[in-house]
Amino acid sequence: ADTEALLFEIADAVISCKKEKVIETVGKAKLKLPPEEIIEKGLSAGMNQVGILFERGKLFLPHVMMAADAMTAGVKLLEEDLPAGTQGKKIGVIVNGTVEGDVHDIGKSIVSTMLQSSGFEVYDLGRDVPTRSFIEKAKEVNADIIGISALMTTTLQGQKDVIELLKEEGLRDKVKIMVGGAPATQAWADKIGADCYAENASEAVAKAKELL
Ligand code: HCB
Repeated sequence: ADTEALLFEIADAVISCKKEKVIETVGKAKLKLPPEEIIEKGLSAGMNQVGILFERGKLFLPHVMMAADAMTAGVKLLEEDLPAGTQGKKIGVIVNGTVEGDVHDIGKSIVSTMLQSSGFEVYDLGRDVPTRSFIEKAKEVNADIIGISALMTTTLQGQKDVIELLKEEGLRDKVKIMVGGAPATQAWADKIGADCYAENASEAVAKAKELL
């Protein structure tokens, strides 16, 4: 109950854009809980609520930006605790990015960090990534997996574009595709012929391992 209250406080601090409070509560929580749990049940839970309130017109874009900033500060603090990645041999190579036209990168960056700390060699291309860049990078680093994030219904198509271009280049059977982001679903992943859909960062790690 104690830790539950703390996670609630973290979520609440994100919702009310209190960056200092986020840092303080995350600092306390990390003594008791694993970083993955703090991210998912505290920080992300708060950010989801912000999304809902924004959707309902209860709060506006500057608020969302400040909440995102507060959340990012919390994630940074936790990154220090995640293992730097296994020494020596990497378990797999993954190229990860957010589709063209989409600037949402908080979730994608969390996924990259968690994959890295689980022993993957991660090439994070950032956000608003041109379709072709996913393919070029995958070729260059001989990637096992391409992870594609999209946060808007209007940019979701970008995930399909990457798969289609991969086919055109004759590389579809050389690399696995993982998709994620709020509007993505398992049904969508099946429809566009992705190899997997991950709902959150822990699932992304588990499913990426299965794909190898
Ligand atoms: Co933004 N935004 N936004 N936004 N935004 C959304 C996405 C809406 C759904 C909000 C809404 O209206 N309800 C909406 C999209 C509507 C639609 O679908 N059509 C929206 C809009 C409309 C916009 C703008 C157009 C607003 C405007 O300018 N008028 C604009 C976008 C401009 C553009 O991209 N061209 C915009 C801007 C912003 C910011 C800059 C203020 C800020 C982003 C800051 C940043 O990322 N650096 C922002 C934010 C924060 C959000 C919400 C509130 C939260 C997103 C977030 O960070 N969630 C979001 C509401 C929502 O998502 N419901 C809202 C927290 C993270 C941890 O979750 O889902 O991103 P996640 O990632 C998870 C999960 O999906 C999965 O693992 C992650 C970790 O658990 N995952 C993957 C993600 N990627 C993966 C990849 C993989 O391979 C595997 C798993």
